[in-house]
Amino acid sequence: MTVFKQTPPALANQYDDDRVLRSYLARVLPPDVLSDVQESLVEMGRLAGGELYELQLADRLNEPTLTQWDAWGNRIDKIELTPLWRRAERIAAEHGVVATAYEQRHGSLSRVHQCALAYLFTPSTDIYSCPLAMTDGAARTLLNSGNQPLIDRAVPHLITRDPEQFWTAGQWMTELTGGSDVGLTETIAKQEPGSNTFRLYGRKWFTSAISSQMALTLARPEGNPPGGLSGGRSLALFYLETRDEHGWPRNIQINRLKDKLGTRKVPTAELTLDGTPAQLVRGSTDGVRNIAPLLNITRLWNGISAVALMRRGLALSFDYASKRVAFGAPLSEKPLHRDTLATLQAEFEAAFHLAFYVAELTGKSETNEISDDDRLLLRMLTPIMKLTTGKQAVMVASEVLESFGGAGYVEDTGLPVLLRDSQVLPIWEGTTNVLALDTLRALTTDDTDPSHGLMRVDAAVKGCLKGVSDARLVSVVNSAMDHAASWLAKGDEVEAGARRFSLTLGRTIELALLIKHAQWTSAHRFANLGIDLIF
Ligand code: MFK
Repeated sequence: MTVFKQTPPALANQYDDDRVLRSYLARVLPPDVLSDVQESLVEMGRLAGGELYELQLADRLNEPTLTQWDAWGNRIDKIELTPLWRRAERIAAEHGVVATAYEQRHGSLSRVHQCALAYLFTPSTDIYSCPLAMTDGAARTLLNSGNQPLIDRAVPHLITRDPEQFWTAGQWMTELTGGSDVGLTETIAKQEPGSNTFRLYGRKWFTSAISSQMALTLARPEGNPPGGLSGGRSLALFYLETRDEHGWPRNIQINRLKDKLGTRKVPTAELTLDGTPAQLVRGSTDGVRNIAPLLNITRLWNGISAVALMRRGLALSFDYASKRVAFGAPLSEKPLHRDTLATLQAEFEAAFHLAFYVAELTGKSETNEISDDDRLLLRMLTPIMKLTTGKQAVMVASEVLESFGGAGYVEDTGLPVLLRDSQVLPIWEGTTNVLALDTLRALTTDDTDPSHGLMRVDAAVKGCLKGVSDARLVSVVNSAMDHAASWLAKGDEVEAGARRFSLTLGRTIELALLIKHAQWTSAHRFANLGIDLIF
């Protein structure tokens, strides 16, 4: 008797196989830059579809552990990472998943190159993007701070390609009092007499990737009035190293690891700081403003991770559709299944172009090649991109699981983790509502009239539509922008509508970028978005 066997989905080289990434890079990178970076992307695509993916499946049931005491009663708070994460750390360093952005071999386009590496790397590493995002953000924040001793001490470790020298960084902001409203931070910083060192006392409630060697954190210097300066202004930004030269925690107790829905490879901890030595990064106030570069970099990573997880789910789902036969034919030949996957592919491609557009602008701001208008645009698009792509990732992951039927609901296929891990994307680094409010705040960055900020977004959208001959498409985009502008002009219940407004802007810009890219592909060798090219 022959027994039916279902061929499982498989992954090819994740760069070679990715029409969307390759066509995008062909559009934005000059040919000499593309040819220079290609080898690194092919190699990362090979690891992501091969060694790392196999290790990820084998590592599925492993989780980080916390050992609080040694056999002799010493408090050690040792974190043991899983084999996948240990391997991921080495690969990340050696392949410059952070370093590429700082080496700037290709000026502002180095950020695009680095995001492409991160996009390929992330989905085979169970969110090793979390420590890398914070590491990248810490490097950017320290460089922006101008604090030369701290730059000299930490940045070379954060941006090295040598795994033995590589440090990751934590971002310790959340306390019991405030995950979103960070101004409520209760941690106190006491200055040591006659020294620049402070000692931190308080509890941090949600510290991701606690295995890091350093952290940036917020605390209130003793004497700064909690109510005297609004919100985060009476906080200061501090730098600390987590362990001393012998590996002992520096007056930090790890109370427990969080029991989370997803991102279970990330050792997220609750901490007590009991006199942890720390140094001011930049002044003794305005901690929130000073940590903002870190927030903006991790929000970029959040968007890149969102599109990376969407891409992974779809790569598996498309492959499976060609192998799974039901009702007499492979799913890939069923019109309804094809239509369903094409809809998801469109969501992914739209999100991809928005996330990488923000990467382009971020790169320009880092090399000071950005106009004032584009700096304002970047300030607005970062929260818009983060909140829009986070929502899309959850929706796409849920549909990807469904596209496998019951298999998508079964853990040892390795599929359910895609949904659990996607669910964090709209939560951490600012929830959808907090970022919608940040979008409103960003509209008035340069000026008190929000319509001026919106005009910048409108100009960017119109720029994408230049030369587009399909009047129907142009009219859909323009009417969505008009709708957003007229709602804002009414000024009614602006806060209540902030989420709808931000998502409208996010989806409108995505559509404009899709049209721009489709216009380019139709004139070049890359084929346009079309279902026949998906299968
Ligand atoms: C997979 C990739 C991602 C991996 C990440 C993994 C780690 C995740 C771990 C975490 O989740 S860490 C915690 C993340 N927490 C947040 O993201 C906090 C969310 N809350 C906010 O973002 C609130 O909007 C905020 C805390 C910023 C509000 O605080 P405040 O004190 O009310 O701030 P305020 O007064 O609005 O702004 C203070 C200053 O900062 C202002 O400048 P000025 O002093 O010059 O007026 C703001 O313009 C500026 N600012 C705020 N956000 C900014 C910013 N500037 C630039 N960019 C921003 N995003």
